[in-house]
Amino acid sequence: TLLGTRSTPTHALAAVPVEGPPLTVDGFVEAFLQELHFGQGVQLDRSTVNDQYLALARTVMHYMMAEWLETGRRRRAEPTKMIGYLSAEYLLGRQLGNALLATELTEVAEEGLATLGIDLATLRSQEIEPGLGNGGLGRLAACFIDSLAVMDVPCIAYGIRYEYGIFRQTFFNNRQLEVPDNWLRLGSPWEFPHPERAVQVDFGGHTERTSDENGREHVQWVPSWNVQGIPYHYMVPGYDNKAVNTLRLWSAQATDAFNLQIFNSGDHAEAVRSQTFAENISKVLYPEDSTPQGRELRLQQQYFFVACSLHDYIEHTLPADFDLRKLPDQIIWQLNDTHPVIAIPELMRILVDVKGFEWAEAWDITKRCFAYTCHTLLPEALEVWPVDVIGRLLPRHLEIIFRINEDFLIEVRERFPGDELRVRRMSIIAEHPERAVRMAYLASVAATKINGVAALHSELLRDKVLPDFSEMWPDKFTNVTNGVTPRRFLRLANPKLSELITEVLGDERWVTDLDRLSGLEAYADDASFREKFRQVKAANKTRLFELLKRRDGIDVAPDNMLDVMVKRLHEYKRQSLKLLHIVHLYESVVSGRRDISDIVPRTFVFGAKAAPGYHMAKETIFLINSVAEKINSDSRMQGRLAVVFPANYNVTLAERLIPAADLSEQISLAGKEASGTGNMKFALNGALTIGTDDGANVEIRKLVGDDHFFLFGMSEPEVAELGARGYVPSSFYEQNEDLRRAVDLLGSGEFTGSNRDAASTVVNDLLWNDRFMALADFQSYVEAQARVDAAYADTEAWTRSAILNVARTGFFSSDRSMRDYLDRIWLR
Ligand code: B1H
Repeated sequence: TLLGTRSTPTHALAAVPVEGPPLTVDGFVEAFLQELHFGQGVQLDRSTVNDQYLALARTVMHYMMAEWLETGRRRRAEPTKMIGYLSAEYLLGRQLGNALLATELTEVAEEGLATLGIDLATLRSQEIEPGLGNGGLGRLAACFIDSLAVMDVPCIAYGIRYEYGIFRQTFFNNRQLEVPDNWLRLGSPWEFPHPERAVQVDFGGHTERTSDENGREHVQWVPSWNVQGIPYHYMVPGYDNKAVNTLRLWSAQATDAFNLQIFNSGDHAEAVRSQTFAENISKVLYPEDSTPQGRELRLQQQYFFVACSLHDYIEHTLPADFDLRKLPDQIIWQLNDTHPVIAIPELMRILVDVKGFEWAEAWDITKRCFAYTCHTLLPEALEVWPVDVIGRLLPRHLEIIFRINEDFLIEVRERFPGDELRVRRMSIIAEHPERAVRMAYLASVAATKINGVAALHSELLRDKVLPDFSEMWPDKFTNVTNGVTPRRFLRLANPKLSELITEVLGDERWVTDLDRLSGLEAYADDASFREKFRQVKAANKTRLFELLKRRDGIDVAPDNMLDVMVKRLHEYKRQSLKLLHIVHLYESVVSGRRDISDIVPRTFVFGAKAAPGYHMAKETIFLINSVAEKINSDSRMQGRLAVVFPANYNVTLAERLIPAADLSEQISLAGKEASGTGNMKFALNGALTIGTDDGANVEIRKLVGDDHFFLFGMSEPEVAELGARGYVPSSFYEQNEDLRRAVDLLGSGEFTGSNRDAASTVVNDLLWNDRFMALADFQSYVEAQARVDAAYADTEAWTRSAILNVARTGFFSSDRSMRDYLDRIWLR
């Protein structure tokens, strides 16, 4: 505490508002050289690209800093309810471009650096993106905090500063290899560590009970070990509004006590080992998307960042004399999936054990402080922690969870007398296959609101995943359809389209008011506008192909339709269905049943990481690469059919790929993709979607209209019905000749150097299991792809559809999502 004590200023200048450097080219150049000289300790003629990048980042931060300090001052002067966003993942993407945009310094920086002979684009490409997330869920968190800053809504986003983010993917012999993502190795200019604000986090041990003179029981947790959380602050700038919010990421460190004791005992090696043990907590992001593995270290991560965050808010952000009964008026903790749900018993522990509240009052406060977002429908994705794991790591929290459950089950019995089956179904504690805490149930019991992430998903969540809970508390359930930030995914990623939009709409207000894109509707019928729109798409393709050439040595035919499927590799997303379609096209040509000239020339692009332990996903990557190798080297296919799979799909690559795409593949089995957010990014950048009636596809199709969307496949009720009837994939194989030929060719070893075994994992699963019914949707998919071909052949009509996709998808701005959260959840 002494370290964290604030000083009392005496100098007159101390109270003067902070100003950034002047917003002129000269002012910028001067600030940049200052940073290079006094920050990096190097002169321009001796500086490396990395020196220049770091100096540039620090320079831009000076401009943001003044606004950050002012935002903090303004918020403290008029405290309003704040959002505490709790997320184990933030997939931020590169920071520099966004920071320049937010501070309106892009041109100034470009010009200023040019006078020094430095190319801004070169410095931008020097940045290693912080990949502190797996996929959609982590990227969503990043979009949300961007929008909250743009809307000047007070928010502190809390998370973990993983030393290693999502692994870097490489391919060797067509197989995925994972390389550690040492994203901090060249320095990390965007963060500020505050070691003096460290928080101690306890683990293990046991609990003790004592009674006071009034006979009231007090519980004391006697932990057996602890670590410190060091906060690292990141600025989250708004756009054109001088607001800057905070992202606070926690890094784990050994506590001094922990070290010293062992060190003093003379065992230096042991002291270092204990340090390593503590620091392991924030060492690496778990690379599982949708399927948590239930490892103890992961629970340590979850409790670690949540305990740091609650402590930070209650002890450091709230005024010292704050009356905690008013906590729900000051903060709402938004739980990004179940990963931070341990925050619920943690707040109870703080209120009851530390602050001396009665249980009932503490529960009443806690229930109003949390809201829960569910991001999945897959049963295996719902986190469950074995009771003995929680008991060992967090014995007091386990007791609190049991008590919450006891009280809750009493409520259930009162509401539904005699219905013991229901009581067992709803219990937060599962009894089989082992005693375990169902985190989604704990969240549902405590939260003021529970939301799904797209209309269909929220419906299924209510009716199929948590039906007992929605029957008990119908008003708790709501929907907020996901969104994406138009700053990063349109304005920054697609500068040419942005310019065209601004040109016809007359100004840039669309960047923060995306519904204004509807103003483009009228231009869909304007032939000269369509021509300009096509030129933008063509330029974006060229830009992408140059990158792929440089980055991966891949050559792409410039004129093909660009058909893109980028997302995590997962069976439910059905990359294998896409692959079957490709093999089907190839087979129909090489067998002579179809002439290559009947197929609209296409380049299929895949981008996907597989969780390192997910065998089927890795085999699918191997097969895609094998098929690509064969097709790309077949002279009959030259320039007409190509498959490219650049390694290491990430936010940076997405920003180049999406603006270049013609066709967006969103082909999950209906009822499995909670929302999808890539689907929104593609539509906003003028790609047409081929997709199932799943997740947010449903809403995209409704908005853009059936004529501008290629729908295929079973609907969710049809999927449920087929499942109930008993799905036999081989019967589809037997009844469909095209499918049979494609599956046979894939299984024949044709693509895997005559090695049948190499393809058998995927092929056998499709034939004999096919949990996500790819074979059942194959015919419908192939037909929809034929409609795509026909539509693409009519260039003018296709362009018109693409423009209407842009014009009609302003709804998918994450600004709108944030407004919905405010209206339906946070300010209720
Ligand atoms: C989504 C996850 C997820 N849903 C577990 N669930 C994880 C689950 O590390 N883990 O253990 C990590 C991530 N991610 C995605 O969220 C959905 O699949 C998408 O449909 C959705 O668009 C996205 C954002 O809501």
